[in-house]
Amino acid sequence: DGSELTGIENYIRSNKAEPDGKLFGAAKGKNLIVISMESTQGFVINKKINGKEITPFLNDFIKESFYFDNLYHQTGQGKTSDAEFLVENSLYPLGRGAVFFTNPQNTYHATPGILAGNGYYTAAMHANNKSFWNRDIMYKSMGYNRYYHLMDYHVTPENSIGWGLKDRDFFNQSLTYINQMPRPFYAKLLTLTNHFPFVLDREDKLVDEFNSSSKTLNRYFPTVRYTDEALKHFIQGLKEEGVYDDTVIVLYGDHYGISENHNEAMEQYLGIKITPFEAVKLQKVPVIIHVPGEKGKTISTVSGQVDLKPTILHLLGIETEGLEFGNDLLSPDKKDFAVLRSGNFVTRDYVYTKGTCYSKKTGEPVEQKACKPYEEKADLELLYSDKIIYGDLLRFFGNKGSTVKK
Ligand code: GP9
Ligand code: MN
Repeated sequence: DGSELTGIENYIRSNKAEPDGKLFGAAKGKNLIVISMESTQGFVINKKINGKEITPFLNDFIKESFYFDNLYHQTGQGKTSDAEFLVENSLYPLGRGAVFFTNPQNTYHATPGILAGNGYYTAAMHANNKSFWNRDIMYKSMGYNRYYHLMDYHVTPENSIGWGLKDRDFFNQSLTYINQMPRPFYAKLLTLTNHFPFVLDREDKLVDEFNSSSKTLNRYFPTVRYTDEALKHFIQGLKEEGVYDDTVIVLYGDHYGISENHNEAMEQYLGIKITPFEAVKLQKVPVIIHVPGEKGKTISTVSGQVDLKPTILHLLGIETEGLEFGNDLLSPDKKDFAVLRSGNFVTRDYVYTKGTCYSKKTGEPVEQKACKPYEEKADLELLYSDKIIYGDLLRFFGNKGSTVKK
């Protein structure tokens, strides 16, 4: 039965941050576009390669948006799909396997279902095979009205590279579909070009490769730059079509692109030694939320992908239901905390990794007991989230959530 839920609900309630009075509902009734930026890590923002910005568009867009520069990915083996799961459910993914494969038939109270229940048309858009990551099944459980997948896109050898359709073409074709959607709509778009092994046609390379022993890291810069350019054109397109001013736009990096196997080359690029402490800090991903009519602001509270669902719903003026592990990033009460799926965690003052507590100020190990209070919180959240997923506990929770029939 649902009795296990009571303890979890109590835990969540006692850790809730109240939404900001002015920003709650600041984007009521607006469309929502969420873009998952493949393998985009935070370290590329406002950085250069051979004198050229890697993300000139994002660097500008940040200035007129809420920008979260201290937000960590919390994905596990489910990679992109784990990020989707975190962002739309405010639950953690699993420690082993991908929840999209292990528990696709659960009851979820995901953002698409909640928005569908509030009169939104909800669509996921991604130019890959529909069953990749089991998305076709999972998207139904999460409340999507429509999944625009590979068969909905015009894909040719000329407009493809690496994993498939180039982002520039993906955005162009998606814009045509977006124009036809009923209003208000929620569209989630997943990019693909900046995926390992980071290959690009010569004419699409707008910055140099890096020069190190890691061909992977070397190639990463031009593909990040390519997607940045594709995003610029997409936003331009939204403006030309008159969609931009009526739409909240959320961009997030899904997970790391450069694994620890490339630390030596990363050290060369960053000019620092990558200790276990620095390796955790490299798990930051950029998150940008553009709200029409709101001024730009950089917010540096320690946070994670799990915090996006309450943030987005509150901006749209929709109350959260009470079983979200994340907190509203725009709340003045949001605490500095992010637990990664590995159990590593970050607080305002400390980073905990591989059994060692590090001071953020010095980057040096400190006594364990400094991290101790957060260690319990970190373990408890992951444990509770796992319980909800393995026990399909949202079956017993309220009667809101997804209104889309399976
Ligand atoms: C494929 C895309 C990339 O559809 O989601 O997958 P990833 O390997 O990053 O999870
Ligand atoms: Mn990915």
